[in-house]
Amino acid sequence: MDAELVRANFEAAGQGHVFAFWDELGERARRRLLRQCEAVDLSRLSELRAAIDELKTPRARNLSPAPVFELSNREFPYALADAARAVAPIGDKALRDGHVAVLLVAGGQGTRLGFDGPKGCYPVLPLSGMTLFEVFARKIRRVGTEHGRTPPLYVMVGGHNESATINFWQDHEFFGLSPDDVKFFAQGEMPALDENGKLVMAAKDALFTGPDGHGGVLNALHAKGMLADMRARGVRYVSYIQVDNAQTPVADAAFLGLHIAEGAEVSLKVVRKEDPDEKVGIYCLDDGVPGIVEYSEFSPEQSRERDGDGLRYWAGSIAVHAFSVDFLNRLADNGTDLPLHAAHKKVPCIDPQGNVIEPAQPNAWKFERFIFDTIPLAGKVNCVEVPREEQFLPVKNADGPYGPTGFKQAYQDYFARAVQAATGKRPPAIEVDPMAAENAREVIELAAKANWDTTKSLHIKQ
Ligand code: UD2
Repeated sequence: MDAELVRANFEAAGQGHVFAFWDELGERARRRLLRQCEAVDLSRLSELRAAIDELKTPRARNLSPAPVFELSNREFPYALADAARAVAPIGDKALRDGHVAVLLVAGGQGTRLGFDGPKGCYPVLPLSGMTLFEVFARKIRRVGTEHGRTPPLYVMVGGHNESATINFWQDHEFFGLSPDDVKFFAQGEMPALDENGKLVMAAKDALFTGPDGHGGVLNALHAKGMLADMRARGVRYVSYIQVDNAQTPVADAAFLGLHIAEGAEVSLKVVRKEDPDEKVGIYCLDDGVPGIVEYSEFSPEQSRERDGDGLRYWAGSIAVHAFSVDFLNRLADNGTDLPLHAAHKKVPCIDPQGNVIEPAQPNAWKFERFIFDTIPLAGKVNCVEVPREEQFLPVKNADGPYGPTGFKQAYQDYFARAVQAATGKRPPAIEVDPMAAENAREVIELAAKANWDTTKSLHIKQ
C-alpha cells in the first residue's frame, strides 16, 4: 500500500481533507485509514453526486398501475385463490427437492426502533417474548417438517452487527436449525458525502461508512461465496424476507409455485395501500417497465390519485420476494450494480479541527442500493396481492402501527379472530408458535382438534 500514492489520488479527486490529520496518526491508525481509502472507488464519486441530484430533482416518470394477481380470497380467513391453490404443489415439490433457500436480510441499523442490538434479537411475540430471529428459525423448521427438507438459511448482516448476530445464534444453538444450514455473510459499506461533496470523516483516522442497503445483498451474495454455496446445494429459488416482518410466511409454497409456473425471475408480494402516506414502495410500471417506486421518491399528488373507491397506486410492496438463482447469477456474472439512492441524514462526524460532532439536523448524504431495483432487470416479474394482517405486520418504529405495541395488537386481533371463527369465543390474549401454525386457516384447523380454554391467555404451542 503506497500511502503517498493513495494520498495523491485523494488530493486529485478533491478529497485531500481525508489526510488532514495524517501527521498526527500512529502506525496502526494510518494503516486503518489507508485500508478504508483503498476500498473507496474515487472514479465513482460522480455516481454518488448523481444520486443526490436525483433525490433533489427527481427525473420525470411516466407511471401507470401494473398487473397484480390475488394470492387468496378477500374474505377472512383468506383461503388460497384457485389459481394459487393449483400451483402450490409445484412449490411443495421444489421444497421437497431441496431447491429452495431462505434469504433473510438483517443488516439494517434499526435506528427507528431504538433497540440496542441487531433487530432480529428483538423480543417480538406478545406472550413468550420470542425474538424475530427465533420466529424465522421456527418457521423454517416447520417448512422442513412439512416437506422433509429444511431449506438452508442465508442471513445478511452488517459490519456493525455481524458478531452480535452470530453470537446470538450460537448462544441459542441456532434455534434448532443445523449450524451447517445457517450461513451469515456481511454486506458492503458506503461512505457519506457532506454538503460540499466531501467524504465525511468519522474520526481523524476513519471515514464514516454505513451499510450499502439491502440491495447490497446482490454483490455480497456473490462476493462472499453464497451464490456458489447455493449452486453446490442445488438451490434454484430464493425466498427473500426482511427481518422486521414476523408475520411473513417463509418459503411460501403457493407463492413459489406461482413464481415457478409463470417462469418468473423475480416475484413480489404487495398489500392494498389505503393511506397514501404509508411508507411502502409502490409496485407500478415506469415507462411500461415493472418496478417499485420508493415512497420517498413518489410525488404527494401521485400517491393521492384515486381510481374508483381506492388509490390508483395501491400496490404497496411488503419487501417479500422470490428470486430465481439463475437470475441472481446472471446479474452477478454481468457485474450489475443496482442504482444508488441518496438520503439526507444526521451523520456523526468530525469538524476541520478534529472535534467530534453529533449533528442535530441532517448534515450529510448516505447512499444505499435497494433490492427491488432488480425488478426492472428481470425477464419476467410476477406480483401477487396478499392480505395485510396475514402477511405484513412489520416492527420498524418505536411506536405507532409499525411499532411493537401496534404489532402485538394487530397480531393478536388476527389470531384471536381465527379462534373466534372456530370456537365462537375470543381469548383475551393469544400467541401462536410459528411451528404450530402460520395463519388463521391453520389455527382454525387446530381448533377442530383442540379443547382450548378461551377465558384465559391462549398460547398455541407445537
Ligand atoms: C422497506 C422498503 C419499502 C417497503 C417496506 C416494507 C426500502 C428502501 N423500502 O422500507 O418500500 O417495502 O420495507 O416493509 O427497502 N436492511 C439491510 N441492510 C441495509 C438496510 C436494510 O439488511 O443496509 C434490511 C433491514 O435489516 C430490514 C430491511 O432491510 O430487514 C428493511 O430496511 P429498511 O428499514 O431500510 O426499509 P424501510 O422500512 O424503509
